[in-house]
Amino acid sequence: MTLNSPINATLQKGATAFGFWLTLPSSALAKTILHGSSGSSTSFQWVLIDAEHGLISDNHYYDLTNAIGSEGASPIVRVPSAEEWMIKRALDAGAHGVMTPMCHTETDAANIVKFAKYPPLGSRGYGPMFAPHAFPGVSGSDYDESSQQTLVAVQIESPQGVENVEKIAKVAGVDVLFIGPFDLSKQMGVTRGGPEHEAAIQRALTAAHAANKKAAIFCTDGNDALARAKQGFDMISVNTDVGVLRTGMLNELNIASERSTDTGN
Ligand code: 3PY
Ligand code: MG
Repeated sequence: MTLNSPINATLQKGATAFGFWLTLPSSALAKTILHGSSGSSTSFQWVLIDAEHGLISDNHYYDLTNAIGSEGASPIVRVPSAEEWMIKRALDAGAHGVMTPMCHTETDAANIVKFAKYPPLGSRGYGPMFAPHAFPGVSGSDYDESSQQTLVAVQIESPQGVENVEKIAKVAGVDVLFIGPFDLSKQMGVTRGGPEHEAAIQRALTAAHAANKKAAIFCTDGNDALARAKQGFDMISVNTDVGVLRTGMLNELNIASERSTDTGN
């Protein structure tokens, strides 16, 4: 049976899937953002639950995946590292997909797929008592079958990852190449947004599409996200919870105190 998660459904029909980054362990915050856009013509299809950076750890996964799933978006967990037990715990808590940092080689990618799939495709251990709760309308037995289709996203964010990106893209079971622009620039030792950085990003985009896979990227605001959508990225993080809260609150303070947001006076 087909896993009709919001992220899979959006990507399968060829639409751009917009999401945002959650760094705070607050299901109320995630629901507030998602509920605010429900019913409007634009809404988020996914939320990245960031357990690599930020304040989220694995005891928060279950509440967050359920809150996000109940609002019609897909919770994707970025695990701290591409380890089997971390991927298993994220999926068992109801993630509609997992993302792993720093995928450098096709061997890394093949292992990530293996950890995310039950036999015969992989080695995921069996114990999904709580996982179906984050998939509205999906029963336990439906989950057993369809969870082989939970999304696997690997991050391309190192020179080695870029060097091997064509081979990584071809690994069966890798659904998405997700570019981490900040680490990519730091690991390459180049300026973010400079020509070498941009060339690496475009190489990953081309490699993903040549292998019939999806390309994704982290953006810093709506304009950045729009530009990446126009370039053909399929899955785009528009902003982060803390980024928007900080900017929004400071803007309001600047208005209240008659200060210009541009000058920072
Ligand atoms: C990066 O930019 O390095 C990411 O992983 C996304 O924030
Ligand atoms: Mg990164």
